[in-house]
Amino acid sequence: MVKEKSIPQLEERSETALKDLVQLEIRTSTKAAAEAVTADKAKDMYQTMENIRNFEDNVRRFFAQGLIPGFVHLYAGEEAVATGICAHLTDDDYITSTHRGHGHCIAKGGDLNGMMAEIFGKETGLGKGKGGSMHIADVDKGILGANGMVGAGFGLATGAGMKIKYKKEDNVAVCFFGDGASNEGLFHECLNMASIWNLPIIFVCENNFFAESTPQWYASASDTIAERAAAYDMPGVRVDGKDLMAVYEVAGEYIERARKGEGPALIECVTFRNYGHFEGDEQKYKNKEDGFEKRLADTDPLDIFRDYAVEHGLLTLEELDDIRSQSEADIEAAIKFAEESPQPRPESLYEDVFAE
Ligand SMILES: Cc1ncc(C[n+]2csc(CCOP(=O)(O)OP(=O)(O)O)c2C)c(N)n1
Ligand SMILES: [Mg+2]
Repeated sequence: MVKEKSIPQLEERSETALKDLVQLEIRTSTKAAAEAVTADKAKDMYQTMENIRNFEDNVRRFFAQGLIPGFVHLYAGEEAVATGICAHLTDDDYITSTHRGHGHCIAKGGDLNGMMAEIFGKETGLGKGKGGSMHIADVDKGILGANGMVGAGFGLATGAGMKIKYKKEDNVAVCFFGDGASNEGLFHECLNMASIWNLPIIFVCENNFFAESTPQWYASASDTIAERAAAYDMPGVRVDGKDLMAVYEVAGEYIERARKGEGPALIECVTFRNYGHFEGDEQKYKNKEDGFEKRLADTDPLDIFRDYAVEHGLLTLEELDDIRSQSEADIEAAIKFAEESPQPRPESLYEDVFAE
């Protein structure tokens, strides 16, 4: 099961071989990406990004009104990452998510009504109202769960990758994680295991340059996350995480490679969150004067895609606006569903606690 390597091969390992594994230049969308995508896929992806944005705008509003119990970490600004990656996945592929998981779940096909009801703590929620924002899961859709433990998704995704390989399936597991999580021990253990066992796992780092208020440059010994891939003998690539078509193109290459049994990869998506670490965060650590941060903060993945779609003749402005209106209507319906749903029954407290 282990990748075979001989001692002479290890001795011959050259610096060039290591460098070939990693592409440090941040990839952006190409014209070829527009030729390779169908209009239906482009529509679906734009709708997903709109759904994430509208879902979150409303969650933000309701949280401020005190209508949502618990904590929320918003994904807004990072929509292109989950969307571009999950556009290549089916219900039989797996994803693991993070504390900032709404976008991942929506992009992987999570039911909007069930998600909104879960965030409201209602009985009709995907977790029967007991989990809330940080514990949304839908195993039938391959969503192995949002997760409050930073870095926990590495272990789950590696387990899912082992299952796929053991059963000889051609599915993949995608592990979404943040720049902060890349400094947890599990990152290193799991990339190593994924590599020696040649597992079909795509590790997707959402580098938004902060872990809570700690900047990536302060907390990470390596300048980029992608370059760490070389240590685990897998390809590492950086992509503009605000640019949907760039993420879609890069993800397509590495997901296909993993499906063919050619092993794991690490994709670092350069992105930024529109809001604070959590709702209520004053964000005093953000530096609005810094050119790099400002550029990231001022670019909107939805606008970038709208411009790209029109420029490359993928979708018209009218089509884009129709999708936006449809998304607003779908989210309104999800809110109505959540508001009208009952609270969990008190006696349900002890249900689903132990496996039967
Ligand atoms: C194991 C663990 N350590 C610390 C925390 C507290 N914590 C919650 S989110 C977070 C920052 C995570 O940063 P990153 O991985 O970059 O994700 P982002 O919030 O930027 O999406 C921390 C330290 C936690 N929840 N779990
Ligand atoms: Mg981060």
